Amino acid sequence: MSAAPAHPVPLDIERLRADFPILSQRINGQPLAYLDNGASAQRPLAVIEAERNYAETMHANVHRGVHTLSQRATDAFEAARERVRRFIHARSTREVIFTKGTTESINLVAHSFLRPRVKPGDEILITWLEHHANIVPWQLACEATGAVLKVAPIDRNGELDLDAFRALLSDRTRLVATAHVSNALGTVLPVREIVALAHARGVPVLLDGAQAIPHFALDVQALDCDFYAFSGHKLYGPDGIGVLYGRESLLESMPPWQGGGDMILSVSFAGTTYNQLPFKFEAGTPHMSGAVGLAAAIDYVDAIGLDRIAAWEADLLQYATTKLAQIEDLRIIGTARDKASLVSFVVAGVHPHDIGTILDQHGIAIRTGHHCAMPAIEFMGVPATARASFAFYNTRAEIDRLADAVRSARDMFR
Ligand code: C6P
Repeated sequence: MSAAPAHPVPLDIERLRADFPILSQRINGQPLAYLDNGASAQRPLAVIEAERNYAETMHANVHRGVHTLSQRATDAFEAARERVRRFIHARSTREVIFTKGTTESINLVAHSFLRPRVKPGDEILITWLEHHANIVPWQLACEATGAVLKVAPIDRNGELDLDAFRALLSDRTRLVATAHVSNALGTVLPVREIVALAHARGVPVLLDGAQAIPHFALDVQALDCDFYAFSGHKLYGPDGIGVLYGRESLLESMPPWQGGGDMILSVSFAGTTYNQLPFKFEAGTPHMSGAVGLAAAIDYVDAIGLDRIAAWEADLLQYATTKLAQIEDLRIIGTARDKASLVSFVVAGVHPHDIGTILDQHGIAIRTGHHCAMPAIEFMGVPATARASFAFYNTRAEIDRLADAVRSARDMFR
């Protein structure tokens, strides 16, 4: 294997990689090349230690106790909320709801925002490249209410047909819900245009930011979206914690979606009054250590700088695209002009699952299958793809190993 050319973006990658203990492992006798970051990114020591410190020094239930530990836990939990607010530039912590992740955030909007507002024949507009988490909650809402799900088409490159999207916006559209970045194809959607077109017709917009949040700086005010959903585990943070950003005026107008402790001000059998934002949407004991870990992940990412991360990853994407395109019989699935840091591909004559299994023998972790985006993958005319998704801790040398291992997989099946 020839040495990869030096990366043009100045990141001290060896020092950064040392922050991620899991990356120094050998898998099947080979150094791990973790290229499955789109499914879940790895955690730096700073996150692991923040969660551990929480457990060792401050764990108790939040918002409930007068004792010192409960106050410490509450302070840490609410400080984490404020950290998220600053990271995404929300106006207020009342707009930051902690959830289990992107999936739960979208379901919350489907239940609390959409269902009470729609009548039979009203429409929800999504796109063809959505993750199932941004399809099925709307299908369930449609089944329950008689609303209709409209789907804006994509083209063969995996780009949204913006004219068709515009044409599908109608007087009956009650919500637009689209990905910010496609997890299956890597397409970065034109979210500013989407928001502008929808708002011009008075339609609110939810953005599924699961695949965007680790790659670009987010300013929900500049973007002017109404809801933004993301997961901690794709942002180098813990699993089981995520965020729903919601515009305060909309959140205020929405009923709670789950009942229980913490989301109430008073309960009697005559009636219950609900707590203020954001607690109205956080029934039950939340994932407190997860929130603390997420705040540590945000600190970590901010210390590197999302601009530098984006530049590093843009180079990785370009390098991987060039390297993989040189492989005979390999076809890249998803060739949008604006892509985030992942490459989906197929190799003629080799099932993606076989590619994934062979790569694993080389110590390389990728994802294979339909990536929970079956309509998008089927539209591209393939049953499944192999997907390499990059984080800032990946290197050109790992991409060289990926390309070499894909070549050997192809050769095995020739
Ligand atoms: N995509 C992937 O390998 P959760 O599971 O709630 O953290 O995220 C769901 C989700 C929603 N939208 C998009 C665009 C996503 O990519 C994901 C998660 C992973 O692509 C696991 S299926």
